[in-house]
Amino acid sequence: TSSKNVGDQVNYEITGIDPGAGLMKSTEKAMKDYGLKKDWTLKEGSAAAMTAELKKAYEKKEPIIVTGWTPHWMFSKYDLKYLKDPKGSYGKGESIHTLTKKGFKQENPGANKILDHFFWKPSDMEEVMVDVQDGAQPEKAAAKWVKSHKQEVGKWTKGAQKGNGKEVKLVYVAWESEIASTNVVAKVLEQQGYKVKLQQVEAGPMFAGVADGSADAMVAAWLPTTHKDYYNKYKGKFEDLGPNLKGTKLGLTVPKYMPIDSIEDLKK
Ligand code: PBE
Repeated sequence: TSSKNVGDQVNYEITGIDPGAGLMKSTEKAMKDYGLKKDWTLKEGSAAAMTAELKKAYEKKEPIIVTGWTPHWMFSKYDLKYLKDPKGSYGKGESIHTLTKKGFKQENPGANKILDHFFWKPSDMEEVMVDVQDGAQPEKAAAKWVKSHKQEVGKWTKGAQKGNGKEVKLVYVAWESEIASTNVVAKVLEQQGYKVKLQQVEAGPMFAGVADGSADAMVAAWLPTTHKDYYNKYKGKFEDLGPNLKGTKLGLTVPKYMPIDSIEDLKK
């Protein structure tokens, strides 16, 4: 394979995820920035399909280029590297923010307080993600994390009134990172007496739901770059409770056995 260039080896294809993901927009931008639009295609699918293809290729030591992000279990399961992005198409490290619908603080001050206090580290999120990847039900993995991190959870719930059956509707997208965070927050709210409804949607409807009030909250806004378009579209129609995690990363990701290091290497 070494006689062929990387593009030929992977059919000039980058394995993407769901079309609504900010990562797909950033990748389109990267393809433009690095002059790859003419030869390369970005394949749409889902986060789960992407990791399935990565697994298949990795096990055979075949070349593959995927759209990746951190926190993600794939970096602990496989030896991977981000391709360098000297033009900065993917932006810098980001934070993940919690958003609620307008008026949620008045309507449900206890749940709002817990959501406002919710903050954890990339390694925490990864712990839950790895468990899910290893076959645990997201709910179970979340419960396990909550049980073994009483101190952190205690900070989130401190001073918050109990739910007494009050309903909280959370929307999320089936990205592994967001499956983890949303289930953990749901578990904590449930333990405080709230009745939590989880609704899995696409990225656009997730933001729209919080903006039009059909959902109470989401913990999945990647800012300032990845979800900039959604954020600006609905600005003023939601409350931004600030970061629940700091230090994410996005970019083109390849197995370490591939002989390329930079997005620039994809240009033939
Ligand atoms: N992600 C995971 C999402 C945000 C969370 C990086 C795949 C996205 O690109 O929109």
